[in-house]
Amino acid sequence: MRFSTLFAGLSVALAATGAKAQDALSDLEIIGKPVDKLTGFQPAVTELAADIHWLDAFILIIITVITLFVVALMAAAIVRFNRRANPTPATFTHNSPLEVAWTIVPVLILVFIAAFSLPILFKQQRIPEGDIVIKVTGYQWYWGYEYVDHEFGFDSFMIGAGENRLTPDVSAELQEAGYSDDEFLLATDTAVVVPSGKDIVMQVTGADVIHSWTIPAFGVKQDAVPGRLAALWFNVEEGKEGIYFGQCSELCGQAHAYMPITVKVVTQAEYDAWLEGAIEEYAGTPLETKVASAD
Ligand SMILES: [Cu+2]
Repeated sequence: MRFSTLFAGLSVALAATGAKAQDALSDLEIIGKPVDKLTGFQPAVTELAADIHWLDAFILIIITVITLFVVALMAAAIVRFNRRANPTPATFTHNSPLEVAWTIVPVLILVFIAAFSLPILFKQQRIPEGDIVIKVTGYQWYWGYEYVDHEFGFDSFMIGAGENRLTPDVSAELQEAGYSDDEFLLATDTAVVVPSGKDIVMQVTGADVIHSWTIPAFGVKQDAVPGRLAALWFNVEEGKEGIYFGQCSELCGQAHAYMPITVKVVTQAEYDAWLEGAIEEYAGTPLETKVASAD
């Protein structure tokens, strides 16, 4: 009850200031989105995501070979050493060369995998200087974004937050923001806007409990831990301008499922134009300090 009234109030308050600067960006193609009945990854639009997809396929091949090998060994054992084929079983219990081999070979396989996976991990974790730095704060249950170089920020609520189901009102709100009913539970009233082809650094933290910020198509995910400032980075390939969705990925309470993430990737020129409007729209408003209530 308390939760829904809180959200209703906030939604109304935000609807007024919400998406003015972002209206111009509503005709972008939606690229990063889960698709019904499909499995697998969303399209990779950053080098980091492409690396992850490559590593996934690479390890899948290794796993498949190992699995086939083990199945073949088991089949051989079943055929050759069943009671009929082998009525008097051998009684030895040790075979040192064999034991050394089945210890060393898996170690070598793991080292081989690590040789490919660690550089990919390091590439994710080595945070560049960043052409644009955005601080993202997880709140129960929405995200706050601060463009720290330009001293403005805004909050980002799910369209229809507090409703939790697709009512005609929510449907109309989605439409107005340039989305369809299919984007319910993914689309937010304001979006993170970034240019393609630039290093974007997101500084990630939490204000109340642990949340997690992610965009699957970028191959990034970072826990938002209160009291800590973690960072992730990405660089969306030029030509992949569009809308990308993510969802809070750390169970954070009652409305965890209702705090999605929207990132709009635009060209540098579109970004510059948006930035100008956003500075004007948001920078004059002092950011509220929000503290989680204990009740
Ligand atoms: Cu959450």
